[in-house]
Amino acid sequence: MIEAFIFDLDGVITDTAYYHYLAWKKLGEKIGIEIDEEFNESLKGISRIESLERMLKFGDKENQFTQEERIQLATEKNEHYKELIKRITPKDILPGIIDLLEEAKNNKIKIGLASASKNAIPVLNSLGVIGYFDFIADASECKNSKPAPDIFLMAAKGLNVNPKYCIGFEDASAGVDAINSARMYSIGIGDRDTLCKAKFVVKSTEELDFNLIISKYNK
Ligand code: B16
Ligand code: MG
Repeated sequence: MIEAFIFDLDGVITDTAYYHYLAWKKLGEKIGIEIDEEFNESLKGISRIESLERMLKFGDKENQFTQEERIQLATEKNEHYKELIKRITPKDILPGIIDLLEEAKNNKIKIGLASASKNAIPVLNSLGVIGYFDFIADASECKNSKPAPDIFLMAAKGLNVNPKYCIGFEDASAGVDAINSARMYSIGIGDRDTLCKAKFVVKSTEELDFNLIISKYNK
């Protein structure tokens, strides 16, 4: 029987993925790397510093910055990102999410968060949904980032639920891999081809119907 829902944040509960994109794009302009939305797809679910490394590689600049400069660049991106997320209000919750959280609560299903973002708590606060969460895994305590299962396992442990009774929700291919490696049931939200390793894929959060999800899990 299903005991917990574990959510990714960016791209699942709200569309901060777009703000991450804007912040990386601005940093890219400063250091002469032009990124597009297609490249941005490969950064979804990936930690801040690793995203920077991928960007430097993408722009053929992987040998150009010292470790200290890299930390400075990642910090700069984060400062801009923090400015952008100040705009977030409860109106930015993606469609269908509140209904799903309510249904989970009504059915005594625990709710956890497994986001790679170190900004997860302020974002949940701005959205006004933090009260739904029984446990929020701390990305800064997580050694291996997605696609490693660590953050999902940390959430299951915090909820005191066996991973096999958890459903994980993700918009990123690295996140789906993390859920599968944690041996949870994976639900992908987005493009069917990108998320082909998920056990069940929906195009958008609007399609996250509680009964449908439970029936897929029980199959
Ligand atoms: P921060 P998720 C991830 O969040 C984002 O998808 C990814 O683009 C970002 O780089 C990462 O969080 C780290 O975020 O810089 O705020 O610590 O999708 O796992 O909720
Ligand atoms: Mg995400």
